[in-house]
Amino acid sequence: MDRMGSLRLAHLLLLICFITGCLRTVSLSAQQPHPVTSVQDTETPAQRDARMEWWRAARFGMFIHWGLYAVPGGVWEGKPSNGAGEWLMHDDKIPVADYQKLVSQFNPTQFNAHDWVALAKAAGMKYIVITSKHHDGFAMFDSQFGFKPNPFNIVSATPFKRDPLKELMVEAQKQGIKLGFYYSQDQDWTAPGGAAFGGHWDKAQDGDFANYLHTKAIPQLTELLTKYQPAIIWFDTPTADMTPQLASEIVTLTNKYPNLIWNNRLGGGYKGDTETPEQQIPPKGFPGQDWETCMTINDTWGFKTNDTSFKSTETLLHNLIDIASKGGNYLLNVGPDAHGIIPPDEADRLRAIGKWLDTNGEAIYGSGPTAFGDEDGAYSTTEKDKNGKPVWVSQWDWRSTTKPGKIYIEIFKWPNGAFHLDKVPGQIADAYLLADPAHKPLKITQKGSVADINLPQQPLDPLATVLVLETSH
Ligand code: FHN
Repeated sequence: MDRMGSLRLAHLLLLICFITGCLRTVSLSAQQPHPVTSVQDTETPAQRDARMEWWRAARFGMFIHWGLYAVPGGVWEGKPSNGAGEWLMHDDKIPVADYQKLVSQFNPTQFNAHDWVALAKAAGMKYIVITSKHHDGFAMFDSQFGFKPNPFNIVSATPFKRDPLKELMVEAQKQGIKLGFYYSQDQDWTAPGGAAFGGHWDKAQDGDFANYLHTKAIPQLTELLTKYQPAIIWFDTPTADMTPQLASEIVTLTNKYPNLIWNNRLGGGYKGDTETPEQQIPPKGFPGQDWETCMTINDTWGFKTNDTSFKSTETLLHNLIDIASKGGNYLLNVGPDAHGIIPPDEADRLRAIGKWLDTNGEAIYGSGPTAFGDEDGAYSTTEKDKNGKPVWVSQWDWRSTTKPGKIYIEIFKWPNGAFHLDKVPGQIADAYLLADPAHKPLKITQKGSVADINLPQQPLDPLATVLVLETSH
């Protein structure tokens, strides 16, 4: 073999080694087992269905972002911030010691657990998820762990001295609603070693991440799980610091609570139970998966004095219906202020949604996704996003949810004349409006899968009127 021939052979051998090496790496990482198997890794589909049953039926939950950041309310040294209220410490690079001084001003004497839970119930929400510790590291419960010598929590460090999470736990049990806790397991801007997006800005933040996890996050999660029996732990913002090994230590803990539901934001390669799109509704949801859109009512999670860009009740209700029609849950946020008051602009909208649900909840709770699928919109054939992908263009005329033998059509835009459907699965035996107490039958004209339903001139509810189609096959 000449020199060129042997070079070519060497290249070929290298290429084969590279390809087989790559394949081995790919197949190893594809099968990479978790250091600790989670409940989700081992349970049967039937066990998972049983564990997720209440959550799937719930469809609507209250997110509460409440913490020390409510005191500045998005304003530091007279300067309003552009970011979210709970990110103020990070965005303004506030030194740890200065931020911690806020504790003396946090005295939310108007907090009333009964009223908060009652509001969630009046809104038709079936669960509450409240921040037990956000990225600022301040614990909203009675904790033995954290910043020493002055534990950085609402009971030990503030004039308030009460434990709102305990009070909420008692009320949630009394009023029959599920309670879950948001816990920022990874970012912690006041505990040495806690992560911070973009890096630390104060020497007091430096330290070892594993040590932070062992001395604060895991002990606090243990406190929450043992003393408050939450139905949900809502993790957030995992960083590369959360290795599979470290995440598995948290999983060892969550595994002790086999009914616990937790989301996909732990990190370390764990998928958890739920997909968590934020501030947006994915065009088609996540078919076959459990998912929950979390969203703010205005533009902030934590209270901001200057944020008044509240979404309308109509938008919020249509979002809830849109999400239900795609098989997901809506976790809608409120940001109570430093007195413990949920802003009236938020509470009013929630009550209005609850009023609609009082009449029409049958179409939402425990419902399945649409039987149709083209009514929600289409990808544009002309417009592209910044990644060159077609832009999704939503349609807001109507949505549909389902239950065995029933199709619900939530009509947003009242048609002139009959309501027309092209692809009806099965024969419509009866049609009526859910808000009509008499369920007076509406005239149906059906040929094969094409149907027209005669409607009254005016909607029964301008926000959304639900048409019920009872079907047989
Ligand atoms: O950084 C947080 C934010 O403050 C808020 O808590 C949301 C809620 O999903 N999660 C993070 C951003 O994804």
